[in-house]
Order: sequence, then C-alpha cells, then structure tokens
Amino acid sequence: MGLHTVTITGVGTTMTRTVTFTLAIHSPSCTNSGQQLSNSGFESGEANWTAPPGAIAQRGHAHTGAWNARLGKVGPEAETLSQTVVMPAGCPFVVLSFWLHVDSRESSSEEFDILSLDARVDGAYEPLGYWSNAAAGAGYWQVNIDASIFAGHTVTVSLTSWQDRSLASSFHIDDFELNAY
Ligand SMILES: [Ca+2]
Ligand SMILES: [Ca+2]
Repeated sequence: MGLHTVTITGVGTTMTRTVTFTLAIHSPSCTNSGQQLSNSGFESGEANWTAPPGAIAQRGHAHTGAWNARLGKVGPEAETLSQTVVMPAGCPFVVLSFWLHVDSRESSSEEFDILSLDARVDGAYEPLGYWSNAAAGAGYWQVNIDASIFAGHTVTVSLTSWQDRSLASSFHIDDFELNAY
C-alpha cells in the first residue's frame, strides 16, 4: 500500500524510452482517500486559508489557474499561510505536496530569507522542512513530502516566511495538497 514509483523502459533498436509514474495503492480501510485540503489551488481566493492580507491574489504568476499565494516581505515580520484539516481515519499514508517558485533579489547562495514548512498534529509541533533564497530560480518545482504522521489526526499545515532587512525573496506557492491513501 502507499505510493510506489513505477518505471517502464522500452528498448528499441535505435533508441530507448523511459516513462516513470506514481502508483497509489489504497488501504482497504481508506474510504475517503485523495486530496483533503480545501481550495488547494487558491482559485477561490482566501477561502479556507489563513493568510496575510493580499498574499493570495491573481498576479499572473500561478502554477495552475489564475490565483496563487506569495509569502515574503523585507523586515522582521513573519508571514504565515495555514489551513487546518481533519485527516480521514483508515488512511495510513499521506503525501504533502505543493508547487514552489523562489524569486529573490539576494545574489549570494548564503541563506538570508527562509520559508519553513511546519505542522501541528493534534497540537504537537512538527517541523517538516525549509527552503531559502538559495533555492531561487526560474519557474515552479514540486515539493513532495511523506506526511503519514498526519494520518487520522487534526492537522494544521503552515508555511512561514522569515526575511532579513534587505533584498527581498518571494516564495510563490500553488496547488498545496494533502493526499491520503
Ligand atoms: Ca492556482
Ligand atoms: Ca533578504
């Protein structure tokens, strides 16, 4: 059960082609499988999310649709995007994923501006990862994290940006999903 990566390779006389896909095998007890967050692509604006004013907007920089979230402004204030969800009992596997684009005025690979991913799982704090201006680059990429510790619990997932006082970094986020299996 859970998520499995399957790779199929076709070998011809002059070329080889490989395709990789993810196979989800649901637990028999998982009757409410799939994506659990509401408004995961931000296409309903701020609905279901707690976010700083203006962070969720249409600014021509979405991964899909027209809306996305953006965290990060210069100064000492943290900015947090979060949503609370009750994960279904009977689904022991959870994958957290979102699409991230880091745009930064920092030119150094030193880490000055941080985006951290954290959760409260039945109130208990769980750090899950962080990114920084060092990850700046063109376009979005997908973050995938095993979040099976969420299974069956009430969870608040949060992304928080912390910035120093110069050279802002923008953390663009879209299609934030919690998939249960
Ligand atoms: Ca979107
Ligand atoms: Ca900075």
